[in-house]
Amino acid sequence: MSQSTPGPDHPQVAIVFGSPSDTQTMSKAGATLERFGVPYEQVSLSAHRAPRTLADYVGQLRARDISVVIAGAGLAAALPGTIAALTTLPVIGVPISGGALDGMDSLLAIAQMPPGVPVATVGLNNSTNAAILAIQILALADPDLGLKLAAFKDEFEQAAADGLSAAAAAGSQP
Ligand code: C2R
Repeated sequence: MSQSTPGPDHPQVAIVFGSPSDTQTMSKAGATLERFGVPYEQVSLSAHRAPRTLADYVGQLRARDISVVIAGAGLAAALPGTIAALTTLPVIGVPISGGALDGMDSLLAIAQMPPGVPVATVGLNNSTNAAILAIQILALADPDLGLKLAAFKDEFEQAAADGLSAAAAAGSQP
C-alpha cells in the first residue's frame, strides 16, 4: 500500500487501484484533480489480495471526510464493487485494459453491479473522466469548483470555434 497527499488540505477524493502496475493508467485521475485544485490521496490496495486491509481502509473514509472514491482495476476487477459494498460514498470505477481479454473482463465486472450497489463506470483506462465526474459531484456543494468546471467546458467550445474559423480561413485562400 502506498499513499500520497498533495497539498496541505485534507483529501476529498480517494484514488484506489488494484496493483502498482495500474499506476500509470490511474495517474491521469490525479493530474486532473490537481488541475482543479482538488486534494486527493492515492492508494494501491487489492480486494483479492488484501481484503481485510481494504475493508479497514474503506471503513475509515467517511470519518476522514473523503467524499468520493475512484477505483481502478484490471482483469477480474472486484475492487470497485467491493469498495461500493463497504461504503455509502459514491464510487467511480475505471476498467483497465490488459490480460487475455484486454479489459472486457474488467469493464463488465465493474459495470455489471447488482441493483443497490452501483459503481459509476467510465470507459476503459479513462481515469480522466473518473476525475471529472468526481469533481462534478464535489461541485454540487462547491460553487467555486462549479465555476472551474464551466470554464473547462468553455474551453471545448472555444476550441471548436477556433477550429471552424481556421477551416473557414483556409477554405477562403486562393
Ligand atoms: P499485477 O500486475 O499486480 O499482477 O495485477 C490489478 O488492478 C491489475 O490490473 C494485475 C491486475 O490485477 C488487478 N487486480 C484486481 C484486484 N486486485 C488486483 N482486479 C481486485 O481486487 O479486484
